[in-house]
Amino acid sequence: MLEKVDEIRKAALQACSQASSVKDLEQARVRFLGKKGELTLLLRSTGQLPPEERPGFGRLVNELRDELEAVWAEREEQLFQEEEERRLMAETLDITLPGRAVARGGVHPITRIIEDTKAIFMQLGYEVVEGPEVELDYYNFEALNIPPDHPARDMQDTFFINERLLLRSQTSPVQIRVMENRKPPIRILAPGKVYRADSDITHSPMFHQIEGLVVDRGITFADLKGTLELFAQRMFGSHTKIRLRPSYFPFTEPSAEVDVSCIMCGGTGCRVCKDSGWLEILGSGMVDPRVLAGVGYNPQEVSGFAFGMGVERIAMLKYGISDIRLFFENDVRFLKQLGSEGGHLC
Ligand code: 2U9
Repeated sequence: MLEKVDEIRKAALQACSQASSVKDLEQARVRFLGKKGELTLLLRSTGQLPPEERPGFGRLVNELRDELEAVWAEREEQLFQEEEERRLMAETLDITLPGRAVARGGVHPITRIIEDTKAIFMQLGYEVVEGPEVELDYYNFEALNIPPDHPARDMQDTFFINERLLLRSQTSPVQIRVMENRKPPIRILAPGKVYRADSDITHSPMFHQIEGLVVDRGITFADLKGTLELFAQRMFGSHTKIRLRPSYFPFTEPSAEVDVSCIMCGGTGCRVCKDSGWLEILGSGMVDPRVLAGVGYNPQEVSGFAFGMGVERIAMLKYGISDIRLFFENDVRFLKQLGSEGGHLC
């Protein structure tokens, strides 16, 4: 039996030193040290020995196991190092090559204008509200004092779904819904998609609007003017001037178009402002008493102002874009040119 131990020791040491790869070495380990390996079988044969020899024999086999495990570990480390060295020598890696740039997403220019506008009005205490894009005729037209024969109600201008339902042509219905459910004071901003049957280089069948509404006791035209001046200066720069021109909307009385001093030339006249020095950016007015009465408010007690702007129009002016369709094609070259790439991850 003792010779057998010595025999296994010699054979194992030889197999270990002859193994030429980590894989070879592992195979040899299984052969000698594995569950069904030679050393394990030898230990199982202890029972065949006379009882007094068994403890000594068991110790001998265990010592051999410890020895072989240590030798194996050392050889494994050696073979691993050799293999790693061979692999590195064979590999060609040019560490002078520039890294691959990670393509970064960006914020779409329309989203950027909406977010900037929201930030300005939220600082003034406005709440951002949203509502359905498929609306009832009542909220889109009737509640806004838009008469049955108004051109906006024509099939040519609005996308009707049926007699009662349509794709909203403005975000004003959102504000009617809010007023129906709350009492003044109201200070809300309603951004969102709107739809009109119109398509050319400055009109898209779907575009974005931002409307604002303030209703409280004692709200005056001066509040409207001050608010819109502050908005224009935050949006286009602190030197921006505003100018109000009389206008007409069914839902406001009196009404005014708001112009800003040209953001390209500062007012001296250029191609963008067609030499006028002014750019029209939004419509506004004092909420018509009939609209207030329609939602159950008393126009003798409360008054309000409202305004509305087309986001694409603002973006076209701000970025000098002449074709509205560029905003919806999402050509990455166009988006990159506007510098909307990077900074934000989508
Ligand atoms: C309520 C009452 C009044 C919102 C207003 C405008 C003037 C306006 C246009 C700008 C360009 C639409 O996108 S556009 O074509 N909007 O000129 N909008 S006042 O007035 C309201 C809104 C809600 C309850």
